[in-house]
Amino acid sequence: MLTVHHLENSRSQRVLWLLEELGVDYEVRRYQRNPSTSLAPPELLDVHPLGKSPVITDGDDVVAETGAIIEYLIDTYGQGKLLPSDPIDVRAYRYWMHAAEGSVMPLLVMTLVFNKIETAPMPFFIRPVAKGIAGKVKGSFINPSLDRALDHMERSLAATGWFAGPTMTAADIMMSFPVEAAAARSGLDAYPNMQDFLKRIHALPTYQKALERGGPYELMA
Ligand SMILES: N[C@@H](CCC(=O)N[C@@H](CS)C(=O)NCC(=O)O)C(=O)O
Repeated sequence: MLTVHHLENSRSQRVLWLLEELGVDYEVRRYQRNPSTSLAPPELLDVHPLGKSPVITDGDDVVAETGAIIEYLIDTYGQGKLLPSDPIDVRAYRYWMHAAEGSVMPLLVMTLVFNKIETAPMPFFIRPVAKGIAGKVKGSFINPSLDRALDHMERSLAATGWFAGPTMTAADIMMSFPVEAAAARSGLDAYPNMQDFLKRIHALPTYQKALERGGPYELMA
């Protein structure tokens, strides 16, 4: 049986959604974050050396890293579903499959970390220094890069409402998490195409079913 080792409130949600889209039977083993650190519990280290989620086990195979998991599931169980056919769309598909975790998520994780630095408990005389450093890094590097990434995502959705061609593909499933994380962290007021993308995917029965199977899914601001 294929098992998804699923951490609550995490990017692992995408894997459950993909499996629902493909109609594959699977079991979900749920893991909870440490309430004070938000880190994954040590049991995930028994599944894969990085101890992070998502990770899947399929018989003796262990596959980690969302993009690699999605490619494995599409190759093994997809029967051609959720793939683009036009060569130009294939290029966009490959781009977004990599950009989601390679370019966009690192900026959103940095935003989360530096937001936390600004609000973390600390002696009062350190706070202005910490806030000053966090503000400088966000203002000079993170925010401009993130704005460019979000603008690019917004423009890419303009033609069809999907990231890689006229129909929903696995690249949209991969990109759903960066769009959701951006919505939680900075809001999507300036990005109507991304708001519409979220509305459409959240209404899908497969997305709803995946939420039921995965449990809590609230992203940190
Ligand atoms: N790029 C990896 C990131 C994996 C990752 O950082 N997962 C988070 C869940 S959102 C996690 O396990 N966090 C808990 C921890 O780092 O202890 C992927 O897409 O699979």
